[in-house]
Amino acid sequence: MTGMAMPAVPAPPQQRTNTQPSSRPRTSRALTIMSLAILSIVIAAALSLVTRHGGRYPWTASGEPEKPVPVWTNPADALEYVPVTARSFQMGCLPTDAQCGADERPRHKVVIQRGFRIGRTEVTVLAFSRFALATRYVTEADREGFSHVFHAGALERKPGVSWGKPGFTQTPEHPVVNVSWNDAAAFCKWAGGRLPTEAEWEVAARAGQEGRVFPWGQAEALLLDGQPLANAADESAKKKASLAPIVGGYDDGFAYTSPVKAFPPNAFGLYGMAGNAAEWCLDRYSAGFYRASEGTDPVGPADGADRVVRGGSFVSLLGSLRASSRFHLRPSMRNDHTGFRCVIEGPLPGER
Ligand SMILES: [Ca+2]
Repeated sequence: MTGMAMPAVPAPPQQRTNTQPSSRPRTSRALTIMSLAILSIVIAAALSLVTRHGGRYPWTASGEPEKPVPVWTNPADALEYVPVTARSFQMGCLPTDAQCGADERPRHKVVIQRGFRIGRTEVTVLAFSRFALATRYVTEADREGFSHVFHAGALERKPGVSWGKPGFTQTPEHPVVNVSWNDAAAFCKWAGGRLPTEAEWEVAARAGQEGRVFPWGQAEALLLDGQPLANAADESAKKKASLAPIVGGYDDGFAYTSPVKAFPPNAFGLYGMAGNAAEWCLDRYSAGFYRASEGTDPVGPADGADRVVRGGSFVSLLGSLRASSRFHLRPSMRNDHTGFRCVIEGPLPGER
């Protein structure tokens, strides 16, 4: 950094016509300054790269060392996507999961026949603003003049709230919220994809690690080596947003949304599969769908008024952060803690 701050020394006028031998020290000094400047730029770029790629956490949320992720940047929305190869997995709650809901049973085998790419993070405010600007899209909250905020344990209709005016401070790297399923589906179409099916979402959240209650593992502890693992309803939210109930004694530092990469990724390199913003899925919701699901590339029931929401958010307790936890909302519903990520269909390299 000191190299960049060093001013270039102006040469005295009489030296401008100096012969070659006497200009050598000046040349040498200039080269040193230039070298220091280049070194500073390289160090700054490296630090920026490390920060952008989650270097704050050299380990995943489940404690393993973070592996290199074959990230693809979608030119349409400028967001990072991660490939998930074709695979089968056990969908639904574990028999030992005391918080399992009836709609998470039975745990059953699901086959995903084709690989897909899924957003590495939730769709950011920056990406959504690009979409809104490019398409002149007006969200349902903007069109109707209100959204919903979580207050005193319930959703409350609030005029003037929208994705651009959530009622709390967001940076461009926070997840967009106050978007309906219809808004989210429109964004994903613009980005060249669609919302993830519920099965795609869950296989991505589990990240190849079978038999886990939470995306990070079995333990209900939201801390690993003293570091918070997810943006949940915490002491910060209680203090700054009067949120209740909260996970007592847990402080993740964020009363509302956090930057999308503020917490460690899962084993696939995906951020925010638990907490921060809840996420819309493609499927219609049916409480009994798992009993009827055919198990191969499920896309949800044909009928149903609501759409599935997954992953929990900054207003969630531990039960909603579980990998199998299911929620559902009307497709026109929007609130201050629900966002989404998109899927781009395959084939992936090596697949047909
Ligand atoms: Ca929080």
